[in-house]
Amino acid sequence: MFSFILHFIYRCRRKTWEIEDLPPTSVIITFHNEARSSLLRTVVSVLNRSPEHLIKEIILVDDFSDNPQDGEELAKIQKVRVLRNDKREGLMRSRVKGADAARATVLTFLDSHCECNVNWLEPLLERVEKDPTRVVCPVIDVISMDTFQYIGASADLRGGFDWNLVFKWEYLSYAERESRQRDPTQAIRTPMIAGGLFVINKKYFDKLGKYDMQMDVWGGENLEISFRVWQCGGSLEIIPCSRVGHVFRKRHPYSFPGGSGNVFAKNTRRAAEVWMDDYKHFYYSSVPLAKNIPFGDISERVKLRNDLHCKSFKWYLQNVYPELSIPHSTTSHIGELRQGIFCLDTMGHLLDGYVALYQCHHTGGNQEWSFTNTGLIKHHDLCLTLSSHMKGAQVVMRICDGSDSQKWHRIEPGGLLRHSRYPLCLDSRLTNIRGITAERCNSASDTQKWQLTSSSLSSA
Ligand code: LR7
Ligand code: MN
Repeated sequence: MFSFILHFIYRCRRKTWEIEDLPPTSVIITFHNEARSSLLRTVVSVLNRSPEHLIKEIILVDDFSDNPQDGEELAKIQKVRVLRNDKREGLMRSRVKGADAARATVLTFLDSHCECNVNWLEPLLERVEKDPTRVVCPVIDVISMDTFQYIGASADLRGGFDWNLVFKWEYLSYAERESRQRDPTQAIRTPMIAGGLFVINKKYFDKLGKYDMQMDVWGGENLEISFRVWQCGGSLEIIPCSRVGHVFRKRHPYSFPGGSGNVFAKNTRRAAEVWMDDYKHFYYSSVPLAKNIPFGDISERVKLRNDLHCKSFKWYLQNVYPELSIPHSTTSHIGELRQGIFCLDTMGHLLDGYVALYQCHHTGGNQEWSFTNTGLIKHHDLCLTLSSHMKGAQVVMRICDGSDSQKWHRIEPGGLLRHSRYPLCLDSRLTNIRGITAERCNSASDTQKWQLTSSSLSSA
């Protein structure tokens, strides 16, 4: 292990960068009530540990700290510009304010309590210069909260999350570590970034939609930008030869207008609702209370996703984060319910509407159904529900409440979709008149033969 670390340091030290060819960057640091000493340490380390011509400016965005002097004092330092909010905006809108004011073509975001290490900047700028759709981060070392000592962290980590959508570090797989032995300086592709320390091309940042301006204070924006970058054609990387220390704190050293739990859930919901398609339900199963937190209007961000022709969350899971296991407990299958070339379709109906057969279009939408292990057949929040217990009953969509009238058995080998309590089966014989009805089960009837053409979520 020790020899591996030596080997690694040696490889990074030996690297050289064509610094004359690299573009200068605007460093953007937002802060709210940060300790002066930490702010100063951050700014001074940027100036001392970067080739002079690569730092165009350092933009400090004072997010309405109690004492405006903290920023004013720092504005006396060379290259430092200070912008002050006239009310508390939170880190997302503050960073966008800094980015909009930036004069360089590349943006570098840092938290307000960092120490940039030797050669931190060159490898980051080089990656972005070669391909402006890369969003790159340093390895984040630890500055002790108690002693402010600088402690090296492992470079064998990347960012991920569970279905609670909280950022976490995870070890690279054995295979990846093995393949990195040959060249430990290679970039590490990461499903998610920690959020505070990264370099991005300014035009690309703008094109991708900056940040969601309706997120507040702290949290969730790192998830959102990670999904957005990957799903819209970019990539996220950790560059092992670049290192920046960060003071990890046990709690927020500032107030949280709105309450930290609520704000975090609101921001996270906005990310989930815009980017995760039906997979957002796994988040709601994992954090049920989040469902009660209002998240505001997301239409602009949905439009952004459409305008940029971004890929689905399913694509992200399959291609970027296949290691994230999909829970079995709630939804086990998702797909189309077919009879030949026809598919069960909501026909655009909503609550209390009936469903019918329509030619399959294989693009999900109104033809996407999921089966839960509790016997529900769902389209988003609506469940296929018996409107009465008599044969001939219309099958309609109601809010899922888990009541008996919503429970179905799994498709039987012969194709029957049987109700769990009454001897009734889903039948399409009246599809053109009243939609799908529930009729006496008859395995000889073609109008009761269903096929689930599913991408089984558990193997996705
Ligand atoms: O209202 C606010 N206004 C601000 O300007 C609240 C915060 N801020 C500033 C704050 O002063 C700091 O400079 O925003 C920056 C980030 O806030 P922190 O340091 O309290 O956040 P954190 O380090 O605990 O959290 C991580 O996740 C956040 C999610 O919103 C942000 O993305 C942080 O930038 C991010 N920090 C890092 O990625 C550093 C590595 C930590 C890890 C893992
Ligand atoms: Mn921080």
